[in-house]
Amino acid sequence: MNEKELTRISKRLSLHLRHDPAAIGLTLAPDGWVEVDALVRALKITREQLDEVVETNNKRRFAFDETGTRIRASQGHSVPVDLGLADATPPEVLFHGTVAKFLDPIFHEGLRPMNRHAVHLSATVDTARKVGARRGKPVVLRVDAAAMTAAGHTFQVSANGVWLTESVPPEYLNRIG
Ligand code: HQG
Repeated sequence: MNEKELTRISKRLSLHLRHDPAAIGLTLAPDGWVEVDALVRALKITREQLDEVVETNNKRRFAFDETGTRIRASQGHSVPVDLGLADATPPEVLFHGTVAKFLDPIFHEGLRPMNRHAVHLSATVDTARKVGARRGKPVVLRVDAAAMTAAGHTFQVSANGVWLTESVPPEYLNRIG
């Protein structure tokens, strides 16, 4: 498939595996998995096309289970799912990319999951900048993950390396760019 077709299918996968499975008649298991057979039938694509999208996806957004018969989004859901990720110790510092217009509420009430099931944090400034740039001129916040851990906040890391936490109170945030 060409780049355009891969992106088109990837976007449909994000939509249905994270946000709206019902639109194509699917139900996610409580831990987010769906049967590959049902998915390819619903999207009218082949298993080979699905494999190619999963393999080439720039952010490795989707993962098969160990048997290869089920697939899920590795993070980013708005529908309630419990990915069953174990708590993990984050690097001392994590980053969050956003835009200037959100800074007032963020420094007032902290980072909140908004429509997703967790706050998404990046391990590098570069990734955070790209996340922020989706919405305009990026602003990068530094998150004192070590202090949060010391205070009892928990973190999980998704299969594709995104750090997740329930919320980040403002005292752990600093604007760095
Ligand atoms: C902001 C993409 C006001 C937050 C990306 C962000 C990521 C607040 C927006 C992943 C706030 C939520 C997630 C508060 C947070 N008041 N605004 N208290 N707390 N915000 O898209 O982190 O390509 O749900 O700064 O690359 O931008 O889809 O989260 O701007 O990894 O795989 O509210 O989605 O990955 O936006 O992005 P989002 P996000 P994919």
